[in-house]
Amino acid sequence: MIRKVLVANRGEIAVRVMRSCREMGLRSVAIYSEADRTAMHVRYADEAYCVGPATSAESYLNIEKIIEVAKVSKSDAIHPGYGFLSENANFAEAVDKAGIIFIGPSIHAINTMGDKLTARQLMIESGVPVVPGTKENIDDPNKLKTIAAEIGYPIMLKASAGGGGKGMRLVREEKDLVNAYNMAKSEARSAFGDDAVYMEKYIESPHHIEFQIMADQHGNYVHLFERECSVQRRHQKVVEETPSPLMTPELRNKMGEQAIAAAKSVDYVGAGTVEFLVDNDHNFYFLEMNTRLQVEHPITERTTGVDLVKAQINVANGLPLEFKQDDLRQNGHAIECRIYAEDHKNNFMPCPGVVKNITEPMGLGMRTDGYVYEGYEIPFHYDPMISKVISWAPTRMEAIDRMKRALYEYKITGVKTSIPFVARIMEAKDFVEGNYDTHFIEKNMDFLMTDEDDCTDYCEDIALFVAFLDYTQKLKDAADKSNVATPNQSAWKEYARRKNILRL
Ligand code: MV4
Repeated sequence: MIRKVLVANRGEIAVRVMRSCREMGLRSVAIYSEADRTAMHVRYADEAYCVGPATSAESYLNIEKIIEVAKVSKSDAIHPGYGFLSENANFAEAVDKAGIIFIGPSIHAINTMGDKLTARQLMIESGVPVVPGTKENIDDPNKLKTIAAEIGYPIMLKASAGGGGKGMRLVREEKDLVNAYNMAKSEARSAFGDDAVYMEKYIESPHHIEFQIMADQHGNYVHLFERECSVQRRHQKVVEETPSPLMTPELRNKMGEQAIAAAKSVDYVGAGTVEFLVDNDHNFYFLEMNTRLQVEHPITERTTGVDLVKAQINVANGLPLEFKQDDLRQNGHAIECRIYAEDHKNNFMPCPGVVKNITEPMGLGMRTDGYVYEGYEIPFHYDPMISKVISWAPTRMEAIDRMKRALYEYKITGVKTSIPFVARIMEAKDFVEGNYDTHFIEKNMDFLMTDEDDCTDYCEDIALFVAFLDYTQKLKDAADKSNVATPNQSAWKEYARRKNILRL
């Protein structure tokens, strides 16, 4: 049985994994780069080891060094988190060879799903719907036009080694086809060292809906329902919610069934996510399967009550799943907003730097997964996502109102953050009405860029200033031994509310 877990990651997800380890009575081991000596995951872990310089390639991606630390620390298992080595089959193999448990699926599952064309072929064989298109690598440019004409324009060229939006080309007309093909191929060759390219029909305004699945080593499979992930910018998700406003019970059952079929086709073990494109007519198509725990897993945890990290560790221990499909229900509504240290008004430029003050949202129906603290310097070497705010309420509208309240409470100074940007999403008509697809952000960009909230911080500063004036006035009054009425903070707030300066 696992007694000590090495977490091969940093940031909020490393802390998230260690939290479940602590609840389960397991010791946790942190690895860190030279830029991360003061990072939260190092402070949270029971033991911590430096694995190299700031550059990821030399630290968080250094397979040999990480295995060495696992051996020295006598860790029984390694949790890879997301990103970094989480979907690297060489890493899973090295962990296995070292006699350590990899908390994740088999090498075969990682390899199969990592190659998009192989995954696509397997789905076709397994009867899982895929976007109409080719089954093979297109290696003869002379066949391009015939294939595209058969599928019908617009089409999409995708690199087999790509995924997550990398190595894709949209082609609307035949005249652009050959050029796009050559670009996609050379791009894939230099980026992935693999230039296999395939073609799909382009789905015009799809939803991105994914299903969480969980499987044990005894052949039990369940899905934990969907997550609506259509609010994204440049293939970076910004807001996720569950249930999806588009979903019906019938569609959910059909998609959940296919998600499980996809997982079964690779004898999947552990936590995984099956991504689908869904069009407005409720046609759905397998896109890819992510063989890791995902950033947005907390909304599933909040609505189902399942601790996914704990379930991953139990499965890695060889235990059967603690729940059957019939035990699982979606309870209420959960929304996640990702908070990035970035300046959306300056082309979403990352904003590393020292965090001055933080006030995190708390109270009913609230969860924040983060890792930065006051005085912490966010390094520029890694992902700029600093936290996730997860709201829960019985209904979607209440979950939105609660998220707005949370983002109003959330204060970070020292670095620019995307808090005002996601707060604006919560006020966008299309979002509030649940009437959005993957083009939501580009369609609403002007609205999202103007935040009325700018005056709120300013008003609060003035309120504090007035309260201070009130205090000094009181001191003076006491000295004068007189009893003159003075302005106070609440009177000022009342004035501001009447003038509609401050929205409370
Ligand atoms: C598509 C598509 C439309 N039609 N494939 C983007 C990420 C990668 N996993 C696949 N992607 C897409 N593939 C066909 N045949 C539209 C997208 C797409 C998208 C998908 C999910 C979430 C956001 C997206 C944003 C732009 C395009």
